[in-house]
Amino acid sequence: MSHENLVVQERAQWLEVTIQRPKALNALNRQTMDELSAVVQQLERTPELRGMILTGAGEKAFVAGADISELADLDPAQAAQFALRGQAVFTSIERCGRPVIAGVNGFALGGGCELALACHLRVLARTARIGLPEVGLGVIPGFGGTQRLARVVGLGRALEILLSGEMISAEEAFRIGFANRVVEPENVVEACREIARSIDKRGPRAVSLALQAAVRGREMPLEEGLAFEAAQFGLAAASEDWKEGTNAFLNKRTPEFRGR
Ligand code: CO8
Repeated sequence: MSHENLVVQERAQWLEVTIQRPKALNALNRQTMDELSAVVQQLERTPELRGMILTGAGEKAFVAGADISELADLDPAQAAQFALRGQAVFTSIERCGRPVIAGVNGFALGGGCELALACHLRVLARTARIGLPEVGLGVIPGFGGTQRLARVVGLGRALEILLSGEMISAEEAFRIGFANRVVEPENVVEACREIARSIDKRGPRAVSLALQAAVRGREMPLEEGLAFEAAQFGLAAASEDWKEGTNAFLNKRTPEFRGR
């Protein structure tokens, strides 16, 4: 499938997706959102794929936000509709059932920060800056930022970022738990691949079930989340990988998982 604003490659059973709109620092216009949605669908219907790495083209920006030129003239109903559409795309990333790693190579602002938050893991370039500058435009985050940032870094820190609109450094993002790793800019994608390789050693079915338990369980009261975990545990027990992994351990050999 060819895209106007995304470069999509498959490497070692991972989709590597680069957002590429150089004239607008990779800002998300409608077309790019549609293309992201199509890529998530591609991931969902291709069982051989292990996950996805998402990054931005160039050295300056991951994604500098929603495309501001498409926001300026929205009426209230259109604005709400636009937010719902973006939320649906980002939630489909979060719930796709396979790990999605954001390689944040530069500015991740507004919708770009929200996109990184919808991914499961975040690797930041040392030079990256993140923020939710929307209130400075008289706009508010509409692609999940008011909800997901607090879930990742806690409400107090999230509110400072949300209400001040100030950007924070990669180092600060790491300190508050937004970033899993901070690396030199030229190493961002390789660091994502390194995480991918460590995930690939594990049982694919178990990785997916554990991911879903953590992501979905976060939205539930503890008891419900625990019940959901137990159900996923039961599904894992139905897999060949469960038998293979436990037998391999007991027979002191390396497991050969087949993702079934
Ligand atoms: N949308 C459109 N164009 C953009 C965007 C953007 N978000 N960001 C940058 N650009 C464009 C600039 O207009 C400029 O274009 P041109 O060369 O034609 O003038 C080009 O990219 C390069 O940008 P700058 O010249 O500004 O580069 P600087 O190095 O001077 O500054 C910054 C870099 C600091 C990243 C600066 O570009 C900036 O502040 N960008 C806007 C960041 C921002 O406010 N993002 C939040 C947008 S709002 C949002 O994301 C809401 C999401 C939820 C929507 C809910 C739906 C209702």
